[in-house]
Amino acid sequence: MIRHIGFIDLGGLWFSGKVNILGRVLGTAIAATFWMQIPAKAGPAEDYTEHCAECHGPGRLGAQGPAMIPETLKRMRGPNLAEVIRAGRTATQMPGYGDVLDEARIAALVTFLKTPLAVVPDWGKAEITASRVMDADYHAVEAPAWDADPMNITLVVETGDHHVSVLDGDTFDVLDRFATPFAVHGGPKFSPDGRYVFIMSRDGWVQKYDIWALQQVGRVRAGINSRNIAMSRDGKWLAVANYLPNSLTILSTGDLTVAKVFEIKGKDGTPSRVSAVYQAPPRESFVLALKDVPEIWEVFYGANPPYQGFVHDHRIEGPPEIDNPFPVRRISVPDILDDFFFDQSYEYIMGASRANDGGQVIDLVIGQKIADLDLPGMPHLGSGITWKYGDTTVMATPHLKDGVVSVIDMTTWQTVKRIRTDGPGFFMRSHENTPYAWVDVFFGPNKDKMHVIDKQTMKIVRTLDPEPGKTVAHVEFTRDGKYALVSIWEDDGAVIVYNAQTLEEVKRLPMRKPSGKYNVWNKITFSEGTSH
Ligand code: DHE
Repeated sequence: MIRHIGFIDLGGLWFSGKVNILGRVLGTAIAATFWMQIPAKAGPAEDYTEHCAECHGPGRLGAQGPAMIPETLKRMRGPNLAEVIRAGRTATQMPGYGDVLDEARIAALVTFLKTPLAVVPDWGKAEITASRVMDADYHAVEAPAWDADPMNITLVVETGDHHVSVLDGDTFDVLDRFATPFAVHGGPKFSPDGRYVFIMSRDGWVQKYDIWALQQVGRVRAGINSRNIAMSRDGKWLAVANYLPNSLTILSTGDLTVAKVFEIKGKDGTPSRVSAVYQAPPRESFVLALKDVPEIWEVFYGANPPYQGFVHDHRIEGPPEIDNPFPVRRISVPDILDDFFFDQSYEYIMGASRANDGGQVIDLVIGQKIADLDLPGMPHLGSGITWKYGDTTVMATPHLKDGVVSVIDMTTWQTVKRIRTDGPGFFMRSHENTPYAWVDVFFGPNKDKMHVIDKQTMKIVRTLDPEPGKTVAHVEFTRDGKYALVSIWEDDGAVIVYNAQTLEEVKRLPMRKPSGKYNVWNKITFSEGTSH
C-alpha cells in the first residue's frame, strides 16, 4: 500500500532507486516524509526506522540499545516485547511508545522484530582483525606531554557528543577532549601504570588512548553489541563482554590484536550472552556474568592458573585445556546472576538476579553459593561500594526499582540497614578519605537530587539540588578524596566540583551530557569507594 502512495507522491524517487521496491526499508528521510503524510499506513519497517533505529541500529544489530533480533529478544525476561514498546523498560533508556503507536502497529512491529535477519554477520577473529585500525600519526612519548599529576587525571565521558575530556585533577583544567566511538558504556579501563586507557562502545568498538601523549593509539571492533571491558592485572590483556555474537573477546592491549575469541555456551550447549566481564586481579582471572545460563565463568590468564587445586573438584566439568593460554573454569549456580559485586579479596561474588528479586553470594574458591541476600527491588550491585563499619565491612548498593539503598554486612551477609531515598538510584560512590557516600536518584521523579550519606550513622546528611529540573548523577572523587565531581547529565550539562568535606560547590565545568567520571588513582588502586 505504502509503495503505491510513495510512487504517486515521490514518483521521481521511485525511478531514481531511492525507494526499495520490496517496500521493506526506506531511507530515514523518505520514511519521515511518509510518516508525516500517511501515519496510519506506515509499516513496521518504517516504524522501526522512525522510532527504533537511532538506538538499536539501522540494521537492527544494536548500537546504544541492544540488538533487535530474535536471538536476543527470545531471551528477554520480564514484560513481553509489546509491553516494552508500549510502556518502556524499567532501569534503561527505553521510552514507551504507547502514545505514538496504536496496538495494531505495535503488534506488527513485534512481528517484524521477531523475524530473523536475512543475514547476521559473523564476528569472529577474522572480522575483528579486519576492523582494527592503528593511528599512523600516533607517536609514543617518553613522559607526559603536560604538567600535572599523572595519578590525579580524571576522564569525563561526555555522551552528548561522544567525547571524553581529560581533566587535570588538581586545577580541573581540560588537557584534551577527544572523540570516542558511538555510545560509550561502562567504565573505561586504565593500564596498571595509568598511562593508557581503553574505552568501549555499545556497538563493540574498543578505543586505546595514550594519556601521556594525549593521542588515540587505535581502535578495533571486538563485538557487534558489547557490554563492558576488563583489564588483566599485568595490563597485557583486555577482555570484552559481548551480547552479539555470544562471545568473549580477548585483545592484546599492546596492539589491539585478537588473542582469543570464546564462543559462550552453557554446559548443556545453550548459547549465552555475556552480561559483563569483571577483573579479579588477585586471582589473575576474568570473571564472566552470563545472561542466559546459570553459570559463572572464570578465565585465567596468569602463568600458574590455580587449576591444580580445582581440577579434581567434581564441580569443575571437563579437563583444563593445557595448551590453552586462557583456561576456563565453569561454575554452576542456582540462578542466573547478571550483576556482580566483589569483596576486596575477590573471593566472594555478590550476584543479583534480574529474574527473581534478591541476590546470592558465591564463594569463588570453593565454587559454591554460600548465602542468599535479602535484596528486593532490583539492587544494582555493580554500583556497590564498601567501607569499614565497626569491626566489619559493609557494602551499600542502590536499587533500580525502589527508593532505597541497602547496606549489607559482608561478614554475616545480612542486610543491616535500608536507607530510604528520594527515588531509585543508579550510581553510588565514596572514597577512603571522606566520611560520606554519595548516591543519585537518577531513575525516579526526583532525578535532580543527590543524597550525601554519613557512612557511620547511615543517615542522609544533605540532599543537593544543584540545578532544579536537571538530571544529576554519578560521582567521582579526586585522588585525595577532597573533591567530589558530580554530573549534570544533560546535553548542555556540566561537571560540578564540590568540596567533599563542606559540600560547597567550588567549580562548574560545562560539558555535553557528562556521564561517568574516572580518576586514574582511584581506579588503578581499586579504591573501596569506586567501581572496579
Ligand atoms: Fe550501565 C556501568 C550494566 C544501563 C551507564 N553498567 C555498567 C556496568 C554494567 C552495566 C555491568 C559495569 C561495567 C564496567 O564498568 O566495567 N547498564 C547495565 C545494565 O544492565 C543496564 C541496567 C541496562 C542496559 O541497557 O545495559 C545499564 N548504564 C545503563 C544506562 O542506561 C546508563 C545510565 C546510560 C548509558 O550510557 O547507557 C548506564 N553503566 C553506565 C555507566 C557505567 C556503567 C556510566 C560506569 C560507571 C562507573 O562509574 O564505573
